[in-house]
Amino acid sequence: MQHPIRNNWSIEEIHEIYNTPLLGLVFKAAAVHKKYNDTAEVQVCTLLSIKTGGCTEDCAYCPQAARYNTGVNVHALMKKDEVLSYAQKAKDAGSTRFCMGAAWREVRDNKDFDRVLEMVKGVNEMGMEVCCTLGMLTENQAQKLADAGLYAYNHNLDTSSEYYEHIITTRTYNDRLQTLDSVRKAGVSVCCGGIIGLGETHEDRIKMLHTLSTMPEHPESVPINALVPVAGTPLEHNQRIDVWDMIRMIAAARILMPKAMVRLSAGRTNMTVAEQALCFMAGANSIFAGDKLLTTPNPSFEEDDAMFHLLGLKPRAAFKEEKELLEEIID
Ligand code: SAM
Ligand code: DTB
Ligand code: SF4
Repeated sequence: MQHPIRNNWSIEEIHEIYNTPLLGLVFKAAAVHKKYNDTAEVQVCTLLSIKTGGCTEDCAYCPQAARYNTGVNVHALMKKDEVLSYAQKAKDAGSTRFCMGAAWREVRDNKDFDRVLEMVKGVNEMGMEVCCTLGMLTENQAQKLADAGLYAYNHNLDTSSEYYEHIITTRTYNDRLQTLDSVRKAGVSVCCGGIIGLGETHEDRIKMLHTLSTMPEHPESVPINALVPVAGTPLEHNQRIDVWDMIRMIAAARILMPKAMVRLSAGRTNMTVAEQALCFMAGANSIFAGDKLLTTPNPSFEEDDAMFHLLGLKPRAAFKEEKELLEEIID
């Protein structure tokens, strides 16, 4: 079989794929995409920051780190009902996945966590796939989230293990891998990707792709973020990434992890519809929707709706809906 799913990519092979002349790379990625996925479908995932700012970590890109003066309005954990009403709005706008983000270094076993578990339950009962990104987790916490109905957990590697310490010093790459392991063990779907534009080399990007694509199971979803440089963070003056780098990264991720949902994540406000169309051709099949990501702007539901119409794309049904339908047919 051509383009089998593989977990044993060598760094040399990834080098070769990543460095393929751009249009050749896009053609190859598009072929892999067509073989494994419905190329007209794009997963629409809505993000909500349920606890904003005041984070103790020093991630150099992040406007929510307490130590940088970024003007982000610090907000304690939202109330459950407020979150559920946002989720309902997202569902009405066609979202099938709702992702709640908290500016925490790690989850603690306290009342706030109990409240997040209630939110997960509530969104799950509304029929949406629930995703969380809350920082580091223990196995026990991952299991509690799974029991509450969590579908996926987002925890990014961000860059290569070598470059990591230039970006974050308050935790290690290994901490990240351990949380990902706990998430897998709890049977929760893994959402894990990175950021380009941190000042990393092409080699770092290739190494990150290697780590992701040689996991025993590929992440079910792989967000590719372009750095949104925020004033007050150490990376505020970083040059904006070249859109071709985004396309190259998406295409390589698609070839290496054929079935994963490759998500065109942060950075879309700086991209034209034509540029985003190239990303979809190169295998992106998921976006974050809603006019705000966590703290920075994102295209509005209306703009995305118009883009979907123009490009002939449709929002994909929730995986959990598909699973339930299949179970009904089998019964
Ligand atoms: N605190 C949790 C954590 O770090 O895992 C969850 C929230 S954190 C904001 C989620 C992800 O957002 C980060 O891992 C990073 O990949 C992405 N992110 C944060 N700031 C960003 C920025 N300025 N540009 C692009 N991506 C960013
Ligand atoms: C991911 O990979 N990107 C999203 C989500 N996972 C949580 C976050 C992007 C954040 C961009 C900066 C901000 O809006 O604060
Ligand atoms: Fe905190 Fe997450 Fe931002 Fe790092 S990326 S500072 S852990 S909110």
